Parts: sequence; structure tokens; C-alpha cells
Amino acid sequence: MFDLKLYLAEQREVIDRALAAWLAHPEPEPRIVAAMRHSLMAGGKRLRPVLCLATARAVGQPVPPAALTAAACAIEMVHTYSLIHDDLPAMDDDVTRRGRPTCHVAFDEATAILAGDALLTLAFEVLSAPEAVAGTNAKRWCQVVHELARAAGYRGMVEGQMRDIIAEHTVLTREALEALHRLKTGALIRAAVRMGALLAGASETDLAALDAYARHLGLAFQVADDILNVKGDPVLMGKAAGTDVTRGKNTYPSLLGLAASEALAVRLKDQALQALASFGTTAEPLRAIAIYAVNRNR
Ligand code: GRG
Repeated sequence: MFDLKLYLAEQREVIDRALAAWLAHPEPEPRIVAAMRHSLMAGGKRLRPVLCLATARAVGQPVPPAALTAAACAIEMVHTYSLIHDDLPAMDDDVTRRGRPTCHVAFDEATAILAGDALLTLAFEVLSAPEAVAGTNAKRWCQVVHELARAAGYRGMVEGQMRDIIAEHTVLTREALEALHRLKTGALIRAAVRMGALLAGASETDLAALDAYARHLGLAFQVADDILNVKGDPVLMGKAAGTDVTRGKNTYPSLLGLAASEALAVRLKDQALQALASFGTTAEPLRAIAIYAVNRNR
């Protein structure tokens, strides 16, 4: 039987080592690197980079290891930047993240803004580094970079965040809530899967199946996150619970109730698993991640 706990621990170690190496360059100004490190190396689940690695392996074609690791690191850098900015007083004003004081609390607001900016730009420095590009197909590599840029930007995660802020203290329809979440949380999860698939030279059919998996997984992950915000343990999560209600956020539990939200998460997980039906055992990690996404406690 596939051991997800062991698999995640091994993959996280690879990713953490590579991320740390990107921040190990000589530091002209230690404060900015310290702030970047504070958030990046704070023990996140590394779900998005692991998804990228696991998808490439599910496709099964060889990929230059440095390219795959660079893609995985870049995704985590973009994700961490989004968390730092999301926690700022101008946005969600959170004081705890990944079990530590948020970046602006540990440093200050200006430093946190810069640390987020620096992680976002470092992601694209990593992707365009000679050691990452070496041995890759130029056209395919550009598609990989494009996936991340597009998913992070104003037609992806940033658009989702904007919609979320505008919708505070209003009541969204279910369709509008789904559209928001597909952008805010879903876009980066989808990009992580698509980047892994593209890097491994997936066929059109495999790419479409993996894309469907990622879309269901992204929404399932968000529904589970909304549920955790209602009934999760802040200690285990490393961040506060109950904040969605205080902030007047639109969530699945507020729209559908807790039981219907839990049923929806399970349905989405099943749809994600169904999308992988044509894959063999190489997709076991992806299947286990879908189950974990809805059963997790952090
Ligand atoms: C600031 C442009 C900009 C966007 C912010 C990601 C995001 C958009 C906001 C975070 C708000 C939030 C709690 C979204 C729910 C889903 C989510 C992204 C949770 C955090 O991701 P995890 O659970 O965190 O993978 P770790 O720390 O494990 O990486």
C-alpha cells in the first residue's frame, strides 16, 4: 500500500533543500533574506511543489532533475509570496501563519511587502536560471513558465484575491463563489499539475485528464480549507480558526452549511480520482494527495 506520509516527508526534504539553496547566496542585505527565509522555510505542507513532481512522475517520461526541482521551487515561492501579502494588515491582517508570527509581525509591513515581491521575482529568476533551462525543450519550457505567470497574475490568483476582497460582507451565489475559488486557490494548484505534465511531455489526452484532476482537487482543497476554518485546531493548522466569519468572507460552510460542504469535498475528491482512471500505479501519489486534501487537519 502506498505510504503518503513517507512520500510527502521525502519529497518535502528534496524541496526544502533546494529552496534553502536558493536563499544561500551571499546576502548584500541580510534583513530581506531573513524575512524571505522566515516565511519560505517555515514548514509549509509543500503541496503544490509535490504535486508538480508527482505529476511529472505519473506521466512517466524522464525530465532533467534540475528543471523539475526549479519548477517545484518556483511554485512554492509564488505561493509563499501570496501568503505573506494575504496576511498583511491591508488584506487579511493575520498574525500567525505556518505556526509562526506572520512576516509583517516578525519584521514590519514594508519588509513583508518586499519579501513577498522578492519571492515572486525569485520564482522567475529560478525558472530562467541556466541550470534549470539546460536540457529542456525551449518551447515546452516557455509553456511551463507561462503557466505559472498566468496562474499567479490578474487572470488567476490575483484576480481571485481581488474578487474575494470585493465580496467581503456581501453574499455571493454558489457560481460566483466557485469562480472566485477556482482563481484564488485553484489556479496555482492547477498550474503545479500542468507544469509537471508539460515538463514530462504529457500527451494531449493525459494533459486533459491531469487538468481535470487538478481542477477538482483545487476546489476540494479550498472547500476543505473553509471547513478547517470553522472546525480546525489552530495549533495543528499553525494559523487562527474562525477568521472567515469575523471577516464576513464568503465560504462553502456559510453558503451551504457544514454537512453539505463536507459532502461536496468528498464528491470533488471522487471526481479528482475518476479523472486519473486511465493512469496506472505511477499516479498513486496523486490519488493519495486527493484523499489527503479533504481529510487533512492542517
Ligand atoms: C495576495 C495575490 C495574493 C493572493 C493571495 C493564497 C491566497 C491568495 C490567499 C490565502 C488565503 C487562504 C487561506 C486561501 C485558502 C487556501 C490556501 C491557499 C491555503 C494555504 O495553503 P496551504 O494550506 O498552506 O497549502 P501551507 O502553509 O501548508 O503552504
